Amino acid sequence: MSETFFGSDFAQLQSTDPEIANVLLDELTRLRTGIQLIASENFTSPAVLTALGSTLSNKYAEGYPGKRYYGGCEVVDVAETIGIERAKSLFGADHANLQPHSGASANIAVFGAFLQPGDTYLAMSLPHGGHLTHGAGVSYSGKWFNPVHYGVAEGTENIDYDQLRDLAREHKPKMIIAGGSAIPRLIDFKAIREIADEVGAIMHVDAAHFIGLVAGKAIPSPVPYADVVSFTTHKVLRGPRSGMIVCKQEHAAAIDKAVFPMMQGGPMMHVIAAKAVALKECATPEYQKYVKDVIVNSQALTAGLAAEGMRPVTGGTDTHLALLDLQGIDVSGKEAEQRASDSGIVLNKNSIPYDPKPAAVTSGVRVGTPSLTTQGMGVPEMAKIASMIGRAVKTDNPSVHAQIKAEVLDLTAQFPAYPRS
Ligand code: DSN
Repeated sequence: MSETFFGSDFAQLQSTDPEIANVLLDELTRLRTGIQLIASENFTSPAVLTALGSTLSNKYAEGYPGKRYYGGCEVVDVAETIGIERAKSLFGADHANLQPHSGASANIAVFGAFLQPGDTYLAMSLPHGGHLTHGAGVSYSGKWFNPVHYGVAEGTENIDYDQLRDLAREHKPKMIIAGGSAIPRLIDFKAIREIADEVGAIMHVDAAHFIGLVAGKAIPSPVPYADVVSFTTHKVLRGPRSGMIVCKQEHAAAIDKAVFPMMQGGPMMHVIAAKAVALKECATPEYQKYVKDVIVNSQALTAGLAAEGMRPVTGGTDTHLALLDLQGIDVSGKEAEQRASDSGIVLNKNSIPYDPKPAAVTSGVRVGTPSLTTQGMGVPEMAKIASMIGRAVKTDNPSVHAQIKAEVLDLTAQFPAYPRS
């Protein structure tokens, strides 16, 4: 099968390695024929993909621009320097490090810069919307350090800032982490800065989920408040799968040393170039409009799902994602994920705060609109998708799922991901 999207070099791959060429085709087909609602995913641009598939992948470049441990870095230095300047300008940051391989790697570097093994820090609990690298027992962050977790208040389901302050006063943490993977509402960075100042803690914002909304100027930025902000680059930001850190000037040397040589070796220069491309795309008016549309779509989808009996945790969303409590329709997150998948709709089960079910089952699902919005879908399509999800998750009847799958194919044909050229 020929595929124009991948360009002329694809024929070479098909001849050299047809098995892997077919995987690339199958994944493209999967993206084009399904509804992608994973809140942490997006469809990165052909320009970003081109940088990722470039010969910059070949270069070893330990160190930083102008200070490398290998010769021949003068060309890749240009890409990294451009990327650093774009990140500083886009986020209004003193300093940027583009070398973390992922969000988890970026977070390891933040721990390395500010904490010693055994040190105490505060972070949002995973079952309340936090992240694995914020102190889960199975992660380095829980095994080698001493996390104390804050959560959301039972009534509002929003971050309990009183509890956060009380825990900070009691435990005197060295660092307070804000952010997580299932927080539908805005975070009060000013309040957390005040608490951090009161107890002398470093303020670290893990902005992985919402940094794209910040880049598009749709929500307030943590950068003026936080000592350090880490994030992934492939969610709403729509860059390559990778990580990044921005910080205050006073922490620049500590962060750079913690990324390399403390936590990583050679940087991936092709990915750094792709991050630079994404940062340029993020600085455009088109991206700002895209980001606003992401939020409008997320709110429309959430309202539609609420009408289907799926209760939005916190009552709604201010961001690209929503968390839905399925207890009212007597369906588990695991069942909903499978039934949606059988209908061509990809979403993930997710614990909700105070979830009575275990993490492998859950009472909730998480949905997000970065990918659908990149495809050009808007509010009318969100209403259709909410109805499809509602019908899909409430039954295990295969013929209903087949009917919805046909509707998904119709919709994705109108709004194709990665249109054929
Ligand atoms: N796996 C990411 C997410 O889905 O939110 C976080 O690491």
